[in-house]
Amino acid sequence: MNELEQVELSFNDDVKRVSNTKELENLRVLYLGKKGKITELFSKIKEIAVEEKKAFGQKINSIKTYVEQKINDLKNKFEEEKVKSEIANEKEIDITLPVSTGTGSLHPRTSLQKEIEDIFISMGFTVEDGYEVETEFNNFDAVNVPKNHPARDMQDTFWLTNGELLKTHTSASQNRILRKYNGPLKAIFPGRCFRNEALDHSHENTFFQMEGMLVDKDVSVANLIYFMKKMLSKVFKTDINIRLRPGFFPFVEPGFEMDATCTFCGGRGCSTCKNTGWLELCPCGMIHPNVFKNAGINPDEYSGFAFGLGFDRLVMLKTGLDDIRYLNSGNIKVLNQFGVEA
Ligand code: FA5
Repeated sequence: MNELEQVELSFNDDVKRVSNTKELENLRVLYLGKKGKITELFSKIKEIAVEEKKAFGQKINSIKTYVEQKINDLKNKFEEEKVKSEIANEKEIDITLPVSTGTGSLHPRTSLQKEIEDIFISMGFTVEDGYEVETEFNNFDAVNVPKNHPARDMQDTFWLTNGELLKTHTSASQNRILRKYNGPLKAIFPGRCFRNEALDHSHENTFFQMEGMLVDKDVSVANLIYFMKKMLSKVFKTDINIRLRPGFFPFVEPGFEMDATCTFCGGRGCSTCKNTGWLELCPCGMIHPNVFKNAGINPDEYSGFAFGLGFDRLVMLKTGLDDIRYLNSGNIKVLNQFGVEA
């Protein structure tokens, strides 16, 4: 019994000197660990005379409970103190200070895309999705591009090792959309395109086009001119005139280059339009019979037009940006000037 009292006394002495969690853990091991003073007392029970065993056992248990309780209390005390000191050390937050209002904006490309989509939707068009990775068939064969066309070269197209490619134009979606509707349709399909280009102020390797198709019975070039004039006048909020020049694209017949009145000088002539009064806007034309046939549509029954707006160039016209490379640059200072708030 003497030994028990001594252990209790020494614990009471030791515990007074403990001032942090680490010391407390050492103390716990010293008394309650595998070879701790209290644990060892239990092994002594067998040496005790039978009549004293019960009292001895009860006393060890009560010392053990007492030690555990003390250690637990101290552990809680240290944790509480730690939290309090962390809070005290934290810098005060002044909730009355003005916070940054930099909420960002939509990319100028995205805001113009939304604007143009809304205009076409109001004219009864649907907005279709396209893929960025395409098959050679969809990108080239389906739209009547000959097998030996230079656009298929490694120099112009990013080919994937599995024989697929990064789509070089939004026309790659034509076949899928023609098959989807299998008849009359009015659709636009914006998308990211990729070409292995030498970069300059008007050429990117990653750029956007917005393509459109209208298919029905007896569609004519006049319909194409009407829709483009309407859309552009709405985008530029002024009456825009259009002219067509001959242009060759294997997927249209006849094919055109479409010019629009220069939006900077209103057609009078300026440096942007090189004094011509016209801006080259987009290639277009009447859908080639082979494109219809490749999609299982009878070209004698249906006709249609297609156009492929160089979307980044349109964004440049709208914003006055003189270098296409800004659009992919992630330069917030430049982009924030033109984007509409999200
Ligand atoms: C085409 O891509 C045709 N698929 C467009 C088309 C569709 C014609 C439907 C007829 C009917 P083109 O290669 O010219 O055509 O590209 C169309 C527009 O994309 C160009 O006028 C230009 O504005 C833009 N563009 C082409 N290459 C780049 C480039 N590297 N960087 C930025 N814009 C480009």
